Amino acid sequence: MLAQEYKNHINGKWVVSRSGKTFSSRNPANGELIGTLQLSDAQDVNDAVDAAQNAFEKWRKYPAPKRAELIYRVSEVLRARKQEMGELLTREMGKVLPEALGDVQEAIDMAMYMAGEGRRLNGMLVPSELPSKWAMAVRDPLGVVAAITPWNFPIAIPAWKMFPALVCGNTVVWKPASDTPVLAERMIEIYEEAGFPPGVVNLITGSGGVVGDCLVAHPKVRLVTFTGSTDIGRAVSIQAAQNLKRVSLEMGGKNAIMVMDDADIDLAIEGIVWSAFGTSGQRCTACSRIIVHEAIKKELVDKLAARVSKLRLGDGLLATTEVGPVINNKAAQKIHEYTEIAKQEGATVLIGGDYATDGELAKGSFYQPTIFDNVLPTMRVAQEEIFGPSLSVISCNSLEQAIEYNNHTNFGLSASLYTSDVNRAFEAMRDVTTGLLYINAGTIGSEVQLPFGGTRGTGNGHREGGGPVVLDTFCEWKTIYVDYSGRLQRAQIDTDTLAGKIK
Ligand code: UN1
Repeated sequence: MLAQEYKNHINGKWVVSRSGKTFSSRNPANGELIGTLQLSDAQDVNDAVDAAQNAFEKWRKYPAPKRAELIYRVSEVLRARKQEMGELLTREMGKVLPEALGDVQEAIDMAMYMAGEGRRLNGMLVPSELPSKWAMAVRDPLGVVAAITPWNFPIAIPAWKMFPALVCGNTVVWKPASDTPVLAERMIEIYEEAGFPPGVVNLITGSGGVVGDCLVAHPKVRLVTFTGSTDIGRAVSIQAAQNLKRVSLEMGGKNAIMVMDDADIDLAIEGIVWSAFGTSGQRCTACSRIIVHEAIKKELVDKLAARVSKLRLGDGLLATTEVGPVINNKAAQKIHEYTEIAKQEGATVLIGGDYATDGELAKGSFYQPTIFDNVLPTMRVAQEEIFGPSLSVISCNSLEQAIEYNNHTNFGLSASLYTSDVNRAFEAMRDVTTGLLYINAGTIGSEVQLPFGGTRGTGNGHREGGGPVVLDTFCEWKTIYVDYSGRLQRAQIDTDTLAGKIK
């Protein structure tokens, strides 16, 4: 079957790019062509932003519960098409099918959660200091939101951004990652099927350097919500500052699992394997460091290495596969460069440490699950995000030291502590400075009803992914005072509210 050519979606219509150019999306497990996409240019971006701006005036006045019903409808269509979307996700992005279905499920969860917000969107109603005066604050949409989304959660992360943006009354221009654009095209079909009016959700495919840049620089875009690398996030932030636009950034991680000498070691190993090698280590939340108490280090490392060496690599559609490919050859090269760096820095490559090229694997971008032992917390492999199946083992002599190592990186997304001591658990809850913390579970697995995000180089103070606080990212507060006293009342001055004076 010939791979389909996909189009941009602007103002409810499927259109080709004015550039006349296209690019292709391929399966990272075997190079199969998944689709051909529009390589869009600045004019396409202008068209999409204009469409979103025009649609905004009507959309913002459409009652929030009605906006939410359309989002709920997306959850229903997505549920009906979950298997098909999951399989496409595995083919285009590479993660194993159960995880791909989980990615789709996270979007369904987010749709249901945000659909509920359509009947809340809580504002504030507080007493006024003056009589016969009403004081309240309501949420206003911002306008056009640009969503620039990554390939590692190609369905869930756009859902984190777009459903709250839409329920708040914003319109969206979506620029998906160039490695997973066909999934975005399919998602737009689902928005259409759910009945979204033209112009409310627009899709532009193309490069980050052109489409992403134009969106960030566009004066009519009021918010850029971006998930990706810290370097690009910083550049987005600097550029967006020219127009004082709001930027919500979710960036890298260097997440650690701390294992104390009183931990259930087998349980910890399960958490480590899942967090470090699930999604081939390509989650922002993936565990890339273990900080283990020296008293149990040998036992843990021996058992872990035995377990990891048995992991089966392959095409994520095969039921036997536990670890899929990494996203492309460039990513595999970067991962391998870090193996070289680890060796130069004096770490030991315990297992893995090379491309995986046996048999069918040679057709794709595979890297062996890799463990570096004898890593010092200051080494580059313990500090920089690798975004692959590479795990560094650091030893510590106390919880205090583990937390110090945990907190001292340029990132601050997720952390985990394995212990059977409730006091130690609460100490970690007090002292860990990441945005997410797990006790006796790995570093991955956030749920949509709580905020997701991180500190330091991971974020810029906003939260996404869930919980009611995400609404704050996607709206402006409008504070409204209504004075029905019929006379001039001066706040902070006319504060005498003796009974006789109250009208
Ligand atoms: C990400 O890797 O950017 O907590 C998102 C998790 C998932 C989301 C990860 N729910 O691992």
